[in-house]
Amino acid sequence: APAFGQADLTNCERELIHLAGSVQPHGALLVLAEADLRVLQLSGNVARLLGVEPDTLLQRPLAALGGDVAERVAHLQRSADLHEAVALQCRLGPAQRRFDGALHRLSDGALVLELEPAATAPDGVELQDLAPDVLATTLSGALQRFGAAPSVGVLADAVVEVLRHLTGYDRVVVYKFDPDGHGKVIAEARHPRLESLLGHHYPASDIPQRARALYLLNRVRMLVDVDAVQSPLMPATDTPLDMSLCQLRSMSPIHLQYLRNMGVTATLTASLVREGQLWGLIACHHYSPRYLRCTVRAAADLLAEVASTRISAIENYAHAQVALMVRRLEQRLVEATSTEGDWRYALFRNPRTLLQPLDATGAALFCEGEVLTTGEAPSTPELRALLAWVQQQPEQGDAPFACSSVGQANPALASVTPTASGVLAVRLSTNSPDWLIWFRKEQLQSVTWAGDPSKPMVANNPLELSPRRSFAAWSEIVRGTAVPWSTTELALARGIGVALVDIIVQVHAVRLLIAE
Ligand code: BLA
Repeated sequence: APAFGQADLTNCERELIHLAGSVQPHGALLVLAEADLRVLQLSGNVARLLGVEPDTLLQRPLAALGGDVAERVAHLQRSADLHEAVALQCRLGPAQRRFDGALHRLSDGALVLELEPAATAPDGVELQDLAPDVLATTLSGALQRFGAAPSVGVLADAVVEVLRHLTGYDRVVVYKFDPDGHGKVIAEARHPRLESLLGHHYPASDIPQRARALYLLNRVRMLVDVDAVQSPLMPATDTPLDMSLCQLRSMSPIHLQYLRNMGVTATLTASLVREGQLWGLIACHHYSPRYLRCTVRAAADLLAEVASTRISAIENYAHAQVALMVRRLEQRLVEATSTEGDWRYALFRNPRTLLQPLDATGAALFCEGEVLTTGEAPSTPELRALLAWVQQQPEQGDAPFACSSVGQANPALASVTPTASGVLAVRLSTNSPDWLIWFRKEQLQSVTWAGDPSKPMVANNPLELSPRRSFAAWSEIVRGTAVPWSTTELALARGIGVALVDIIVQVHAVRLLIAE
């Protein structure tokens, strides 16, 4: 894997970003020996920020910094589980200057202490702090609003508004991942002069897997100035410092270039996590350097946590609703079968009940040699060819068959791409070729692109990373594909299949009774 800063577009997926070897210059980092809090390694900016030359501090006990810092660290070392960073406040030096700190423990026991001046921001940047009462009011208002949000859309709108109000960034978006890791901007609050990014899609490759794993551990990241000169750690060590949990970690130069190409100077990003997976991000952009005091960052962290919890609740509720829908559908079919005589027409009479729960754009039922369709569907000959192909696919127990790029999986079926790039098929009978198949049309046909894709791309720079290039890349990746079917949708399709098989069996039983 490429070392930090050595990656290019061909291998950036594997860059060792947690071994950055340097910090952003607005804070100082000290690695401390577990036993006696001796300074083992430090960032070169201690001279400027803490007023001590690196050589004077290295190998000396932390107490040499004066103030109460050593006392505070020793206290936390005794009382707290430091597997996650813990905040502390302390005073340093003869002037007893106030510092905000964060402390965590490495796997070998050594401690990492990060310090930022509490009352001043980096040169030329305004300090963004909030009075405790304002913070409290903002937080309680936000908690109430998030808690009352009935849908992910309403929640995401509340999140971007509250976060922009709290942090003052020029743009705040909620970015949601699909099952393949591609992202979409689903909510936005922005300075009125900025162009909107709402509805834009970005390929999964914009955020490498390694970075996603890191963002589960370290939930809020702040980049103060994309052009700031990083402060290296010294001395160099045989095993580089694992900076996974460091708030001051320098960000990957590839990502910094991406931001520069977007015109963005400063960012704050918070993870949205659902059931241990990265569900999305709250991403804040500023067009000049921006620095938030750690209290405000902590508030953003808390809000992201609350939003994450609310997302789970809303989605779980939606899943329960979907299960309820299946049961209602089943009931309705049983009723309609007795009044209309044929469950198939009952099923297809109201397309919404069949398509909406699965977010499908069409469906076809193959039953007793007949084909019924609803919504947008391929032609009958195409449907027969599609069915033949589906039947050849290896069965996976009673799991439905799902594919989100039919034309790529079988080029002979390329003509179904516009209406049926995605198929989700459940078998309705073990002894006859009866199937219910849902379709999803190609994503590109259903995507909104707010920018002007016909504008020429500035692509002479090999590191041309930008949302526009991303959209182009994303378009390439998703060409001929539908939005992938989620595990919930697979479960739902299976549920509907089971219900239908039940009904079919009952109908057959009734027919047999009548025939006797
Ligand atoms: C990280 N890329 C990221 C992050 C985002 C994006 C949000 C996380 C940054 C953070 O948490 O602080 C992408 N940012 C976006 C997108 C939007 C945005 C899509 O604002 C849309 C509005 N990036 C690339 C390519 C590579 C790449 C092609 O586009 C690699 C070849 C790398 N992205 C990359 C790396 C990181 C990253 C290495 C990790 C940065 C870090 O934490 O050090």
